[in-house]
Order: sequence, then structure tokens, then C-alpha cells
Amino acid sequence: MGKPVTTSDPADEVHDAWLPSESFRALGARRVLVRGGGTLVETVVREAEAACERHGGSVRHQAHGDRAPADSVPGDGGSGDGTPGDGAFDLILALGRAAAPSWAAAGIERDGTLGAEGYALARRGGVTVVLADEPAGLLYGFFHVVRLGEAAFADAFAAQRHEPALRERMLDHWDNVDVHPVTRQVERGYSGGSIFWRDGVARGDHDRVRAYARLLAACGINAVAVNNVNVHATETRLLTDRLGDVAAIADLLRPYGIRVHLSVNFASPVALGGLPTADPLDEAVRSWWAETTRRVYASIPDFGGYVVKADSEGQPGPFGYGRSHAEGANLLAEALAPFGGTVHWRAFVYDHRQDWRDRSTDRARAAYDHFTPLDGLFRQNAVLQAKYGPMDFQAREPVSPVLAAMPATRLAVEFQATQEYTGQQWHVCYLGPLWSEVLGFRPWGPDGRTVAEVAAASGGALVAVSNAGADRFWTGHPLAQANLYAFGRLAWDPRLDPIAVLDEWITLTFPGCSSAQSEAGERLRGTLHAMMDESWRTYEQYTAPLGVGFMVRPGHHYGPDVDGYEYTSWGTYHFADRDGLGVDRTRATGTGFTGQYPKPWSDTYESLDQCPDELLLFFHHVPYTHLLHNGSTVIQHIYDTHFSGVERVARMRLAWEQIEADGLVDRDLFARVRDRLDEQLRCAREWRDQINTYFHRKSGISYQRCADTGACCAEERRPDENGASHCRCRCRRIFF
Ligand code: GCW
Repeated sequence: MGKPVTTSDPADEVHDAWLPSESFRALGARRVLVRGGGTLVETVVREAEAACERHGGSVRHQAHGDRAPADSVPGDGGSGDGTPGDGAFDLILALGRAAAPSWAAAGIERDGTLGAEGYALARRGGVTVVLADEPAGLLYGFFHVVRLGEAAFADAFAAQRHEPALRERMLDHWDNVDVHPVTRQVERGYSGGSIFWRDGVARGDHDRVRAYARLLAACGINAVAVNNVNVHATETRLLTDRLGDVAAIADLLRPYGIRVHLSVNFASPVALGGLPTADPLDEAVRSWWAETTRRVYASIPDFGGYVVKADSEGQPGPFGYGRSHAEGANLLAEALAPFGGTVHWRAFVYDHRQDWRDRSTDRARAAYDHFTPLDGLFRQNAVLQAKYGPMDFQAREPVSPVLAAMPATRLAVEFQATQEYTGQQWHVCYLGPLWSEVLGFRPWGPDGRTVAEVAAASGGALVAVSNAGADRFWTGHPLAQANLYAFGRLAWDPRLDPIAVLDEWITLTFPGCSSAQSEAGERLRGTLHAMMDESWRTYEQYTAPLGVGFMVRPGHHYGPDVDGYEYTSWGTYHFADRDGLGVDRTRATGTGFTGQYPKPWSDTYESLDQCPDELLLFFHHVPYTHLLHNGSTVIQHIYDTHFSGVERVARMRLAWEQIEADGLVDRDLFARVRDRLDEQLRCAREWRDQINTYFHRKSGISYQRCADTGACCAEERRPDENGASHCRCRCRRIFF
């Protein structure tokens, strides 16, 4: 535990990510008391023991700590029955009734309101205490102390209460059991193979799955769906004769408070049960699901539930039987209800066989059009899971209007940690700021609730498609680990500042940053922030402009292809012609999509004057000469951002090279990041040149050479021999 998972070749050693041994130093050097029993408390004990073994501290475990005397307070020498008093410890983690003396000592009134996962944390009289009503709270409190490091044991602080904003914080793996002929082992996977599956069978690498569970628990994730939402033949069988494989994963995740979920094939009664139909209203179908689900719970008593992609991109669903999606979802919800399970029903339902000539069909409208008439019809244990934007995980989209339009439905917001459309883990693209913007968006304006509050109040969830795989750095690009970490932390508390979360991740992952006096440490921290804080906006700069989206190569979705999807059936168009570009989604003259928002956004987006620049082309078709709020024309903005995006990447690459000499970053990790930055720069230039050239050719409007903005890429900057302040970068060039 805590040690890297090793295989025979040291070069294959799995990276510790945000839980290196060093990050346990403060806690591991202390005298720790754990009070309470059960699986999760055992995990805390084992974690504390491993830390103390490495760093010289000690752990005492009172599994039945409720026998501890009530007068045992900090400073107290002992109970007289051989149990040292609380004062003999630096850190006390105590559960429920077992915690009685510690609650009093910490000055916290125990009112039993911390919930299933909450904890209280205080430091008083030289003792730090973590108190919880339920075991999971103790586990999360333990990792909080790890995050605090020495700060957990310095100045006294009054009791703080911590509980998650969202009760379900989930990762969906798009992992296939079989290697699929097109999508391979992991659909949209950029991190090697799957942690769970390999070539048709369970991978059986228990150490790896356990290490994954630890990482997830440490950032607050408590649910994992172990297979792709596109459920193929073998994966369909995970529900029945391959259930043992799922149960084995559940056994490994359980000690870290993580429940397993399964993506299921809506047509399972036909595919597995031999029934002639999967009609949700058919009695035989209902009993088949009830019985099958009962068997699932017999082998996985804490099974989380099902995830369903239905009537979407070729997956079967209720439409095939003339039924609604509420009827479809409720069929599964009904089967899960007796066991406390939940069905996550995806709202990603649209026509992927659209005619590009037909400008009235708008894919962005689809989820709202399909699902809002069903508000109030879903069973209580059905959660409607909607992608954060109305299209498909683009680097910039407005927030999905579905999230504001279903007050009587439990809602989950789905993010994509796997960087399908944001550089595929070859590009540095820290997504915390994007997610934070979405979670903090107020669909009803400044006085209304945020998206995170809506999801939380509905009893919903936050979900991300996982970016982790069998790669030794977990995420292909080592810096993409930050996305996984940030997702967990933001799901726990959506109000966290994503840059502060990033800083937390840096501190844990690169302990060299924290040696307070070390200039090199500060340099590394500064470099990581310089590379990552704005990396999402940098990515946005050199790819599709102003929210128009896509322009990627069809199929694999990597790299630029402006017209790649323009004449296809997927509903992802930019409509560029010689005069302008963008999609008219207004009510006045377009598809009417703006009308799916409540006020004020329905008016803001409708209005050309008020629409935020970054979403302009999502909502409006405008001439290239249209003036943005930032004072630029659309065409000049396209040119400028594409130049400056590449320049920013060049600076990132340079910055990374400069920290090599400090030796604070492991050589392999350093090299992996450097190689990926080379590719990012190559690809960003390709984007820049294709986009700029394309729009120059379409519009015939020349690039206005800029005055020196100071934003030129250092490596290619050509200062004028007279010191003149004109930008003369070689890279500010458009190919005609
Ligand atoms: O973005 C698209 C992806 C598909 C994915 C689908 C979905 C799992 O290109 O690979 O399928 O979204 O979210 O269902």
C-alpha cells in the first residue's frame, strides 16, 4: 500500500500519482489513534500503518473504542485500563459512538448530522481529530489530513465540517472487455489499455485496481462504472455469466468506499434472456430484469446500479418498441429499487443520421426536446445523466439547457476527463477551469442557483468519463492526472477554486515543490502553474474558434480538419462560406435553440450584441467582419488567437525544458511530458495553419499584422534590428 505497484521491469513501475510516499510524511511521522471498526476503518488503519512504517510514527487501533472512558481528553495521561489518553496521540480518527471522548475533546457537539460521508476536523491541545458518524467519513477525513501535510499538525484550528455537495461522484469507464475492431480496448482511451480488462477477459491485476481505488478515494470519488456505455456482445454478458468478473472488481473497490456500476444493454432480455422483445412494458421483460438484478445483488450486495445509453449512436432503446425514455428508465429503476440501486439514464440521444442539407434539424436541441416532456415521470431512483453541453464535450459549449429544465428529475452532469476533444492526453489541457465554469453557471441569472446546486438539490450526481488506463503514468500524459484529481475534488465541493485544486495536486504529486526554502521547488510549482492554469484556454485558442466546435478529423477526433464533419450525418456543422460562419440558433431566424434557456440567457444568447464572444459562433452566423466585444473582428480574432495559442504552447515547452536541470522531476516523467509537448506544438501549428489558411482563403481578408503584443513565442521571435516594436515572428504567417 502506498508503494508503487511493481512488475518485473522497473521501467514498468506504476507512478504513485498524487499519493507518493512523501505526501504521507507529516501524518506518518505522528502518533495516530484510530477508533472504530469495519471495512473502511480497517482501510484507514492500514493506510496509517503503512505511512507510519515509512516515516517513523505509530498507530494504535481501538476497534471497540466506545469503551474508551469519557474523561479521556487531550493532555490526559491515560484511562487507567492500559489505554493511553488522547493526549498521547497527535492524530485521532474516531468513528461514531467510538468517538465520544474525542468529540468532547475537540469541542464539537456530536449531533449525528455529518451524514454518510462527512467528517469534522479540528486541532486543539496539540491533538488533531477527525470525527465521523459513518465509516466513509473517516476515510475522507484521513485523506484530508494527508492533503494538509504539516499544516494538519501546526496551529490549532476550530472544528470544520466537511461533507460532499454531491452524494454520487462517479467515473464512467468506456472500457471494452474485448478489443473492439474500431474503438479497441478503451473507447476514446488515451492511457494504454484498461485497468480492468484485457483481450476479452478480466485483467486480474488486483494491485493495480487497488491502487486506482486509493487514488480515487483520496480525491473523493465513490462510484465507478466498469464498462463502456456502448455495450457490445461480450460486455452484455457482464450482467449474467460474466458477473463474477464485476464482483471481483467490486471486492477491490469496496474497501475504498467505491461502489461498482455496470453499463447494460437495453436489449439484454433478448440478447441474454432469449425473450422475443425488450419492450419495457412487457411483463416477461420486467420479470427478467427483476430476476437478473436480484442475482446481481446476490453477488454484489452494494452494487451501485446500471448506466444506460439507449437509442443513441446505434444502441438499442425504448424507441424501438414505441416506448418513451421514462418507460425505459423506469423498467430498470424498478428492478433496482428493492436493493437501493440507481439507474443512470443518459440524455445523449440525438439523430446521428442527419442530412447536412437540412438546416432545420439541430443536434443541440435534441436532449431537451426528447427529455423535458418527461420531467416528473422518472422513478425516484432514476438519474438523468446529461453531458455538460448540448453537443458533445467540446472545448467550449454553452451549458446544456436540460440542466435547468427538469425540476422534477434527478440530474447528473457528465464531464469528459478523457480528452477526446481536448488533445487526447498528448496536449496539456487542465480541465478544472472548464468544469468549474459549468458548475458555477447560473441558468436563471445572478440570483438563481448554480448548475452544481441544481444537481445536488435534485439528488443527482457528477460523472466524468475516466481518463485512466493501464499506462504507467495512469493517464498517458502525466499532467492529465490533474484532471482526474480535480474532477473528484470539484465533485466533492464544486465551489473550490480550480487553480487551488491544481496547486493541491502539484503539492501532492511533486513533493519537491514543497521544500519551503527551495528555490527550485518554487520554480517547479511556478512552471507547472504557468503551463497548466490557462492550458484549457490555450487549447481553445488554437482549435475551433468562438464556440463553433468540432473541425476535428472524423473518426479519431484528433487534429484539425475544418470540413471533416461539414458534409456528414453527425449534425456538427460550422456553415462557413465566403461571407461568414457560425450556426444560427436564434429563435428569430435560426433553429430556435436559444429558446430552450430560461431568462436571462434565452435573451442574452439570442442577441448578437449580448452573446458572449466565446460562444458567438455557437449561437450566430456572422460575417467575418463582425466586431467582437473585445474590439477585434471575427476574422482577425481567429488569426490572432491561433497565432497566440501556438506561441503559448511554445512557451510551455520551453518552460518545461528549463526545469530539467533542477532535477526535481523524475527523469521518465520529465521525458514523457517533453515528448508530448513536442507533439502538442506540432499539432497546434497544424491547427493554426489549417484554420488560418482556410479562413483566409474563404474570406479573402488579410491578416492585420499586429503591433508587438509581447506574446510572441520566445524561440521564434525575431527582434527588429532597429528595436522596432513590430512583431516579426516567423510563425505569424498565413499560407495562401
Ligand atoms: O463523443 C462521443 C464519442 C463516442 C461516445 C459517445 C457517447 C461512448 O465520440 O465515442 O461513445 O460520445 O458519449 O456515448
